[in-house]
Amino acid sequence: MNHKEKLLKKILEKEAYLAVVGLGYVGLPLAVEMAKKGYRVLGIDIDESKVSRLLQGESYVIDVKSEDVQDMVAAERLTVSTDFAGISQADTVSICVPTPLRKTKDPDISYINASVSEIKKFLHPGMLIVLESTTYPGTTDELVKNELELLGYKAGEDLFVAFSPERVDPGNQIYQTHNTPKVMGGVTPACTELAVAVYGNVVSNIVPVSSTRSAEMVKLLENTFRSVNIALVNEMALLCDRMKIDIWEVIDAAATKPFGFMPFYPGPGIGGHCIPLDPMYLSWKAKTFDFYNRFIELASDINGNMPRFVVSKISEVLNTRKKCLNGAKILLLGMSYKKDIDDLRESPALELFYLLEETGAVIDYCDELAPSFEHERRHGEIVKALDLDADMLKSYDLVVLTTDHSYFDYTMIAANAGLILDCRNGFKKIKAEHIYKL
Ligand code: SAJ
Repeated sequence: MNHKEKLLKKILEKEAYLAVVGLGYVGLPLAVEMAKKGYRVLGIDIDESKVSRLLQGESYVIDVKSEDVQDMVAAERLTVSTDFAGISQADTVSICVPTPLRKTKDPDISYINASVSEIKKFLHPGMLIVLESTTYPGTTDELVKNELELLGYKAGEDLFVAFSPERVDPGNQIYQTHNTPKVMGGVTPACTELAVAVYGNVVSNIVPVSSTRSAEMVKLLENTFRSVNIALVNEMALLCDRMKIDIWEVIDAAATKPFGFMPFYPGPGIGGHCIPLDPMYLSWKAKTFDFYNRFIELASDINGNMPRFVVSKISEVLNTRKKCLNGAKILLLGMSYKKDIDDLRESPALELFYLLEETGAVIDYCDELAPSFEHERRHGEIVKALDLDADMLKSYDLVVLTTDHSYFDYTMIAANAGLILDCRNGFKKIKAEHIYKL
């Protein structure tokens, strides 16, 4: 049997030993799902604290239950380590490491490069390497395939390489790793076949495509689609604000169209590790083809300016009570980047917090899911969330809903806050003079 046939047999008989590099919100659900589907799995992360929490049976990812981690570790189906050496025994490696942006909005692929450098040390003939990190078209060919072939391997013969975009929607109760269709594109048909075989035993619906670049572009189209449509509705919100039209009513009514429309909603900006960043990977790569992605740049500009629009809206609302921003006591409800999750990355609420501080306003916040954060401009200072109750609400000049967590008691808040600016239509069921909306 050749390498491909040998690996295919191990995969189909669930004898293959699967490694996952990067145990964050993408890698940990994948590793646990692979183990639950009967594979032996090696989870690797360079963060010692993640590894020790997992060894103690604790999940730090909102979509992964601690009892699943405990069960898989106890059954010795999931081994976790900071050491890459175990890859020498592995048959496949899925790379699920971050792909952030540098300050200059250029892609930071250092985590991919670091992972590939470690994998190189333990690579052996017949392995399948699948990159999952969101990145620009060409990354898998250039930074994984080409790099590993420098060791003398030949992709499609004694080395197999593919790209499969992660599609994790943190906090989504319906679509999780096992039931979200998974796109898969290999360097060669044999690479695609092997990647489809292993993931096909873990995820219910696999979508093979013709190449790694196609698979990389699928993800960027998905997320650019979201960024551009969110920017469209944010710009419509600015126009409706000026025309004194209720944008939320307009969207809800437009959403009754049973075809050809998909609702997006305005907000204080966009956060998370994907939508604000991924499209910039594409526009960066496009420029090397002398192509300027105007939609991506425009969407980034509109979405990026929403926190400043909210500051101007706050000033306008305070003005109705003859208050100015400087010295005003303002309470932000919700600090994470979207409802019902605990992630603060790129959160627009955080940016609004800092912008309001610059005006001289006195800012507090409430968020049970994000109880504290390190102040990014006063190194080491920890900002703590306050407990929300009726009395404390009365002491603020303005309460701003920045993240519409389900746990907020909107009726109690509306009854006790003197003035509210709702950036998420969380108070949609409550009509009151003192509640203003974007
Ligand atoms: N947002 C709006 N208006 C909207 C939708 C979202 O302002 O109509 C804001 C959210 O509040 C958030 C940001 O945009 O701050 C991103 O929202 P998101 O729902 O796209 O959240 P993510 O980044 O956690 O997850 C997305 C996935 N979301 C959905 O498909 C619903 C999906 O695009 C990707 O699987 C994932 O990013 C990823 O990892 O790429």
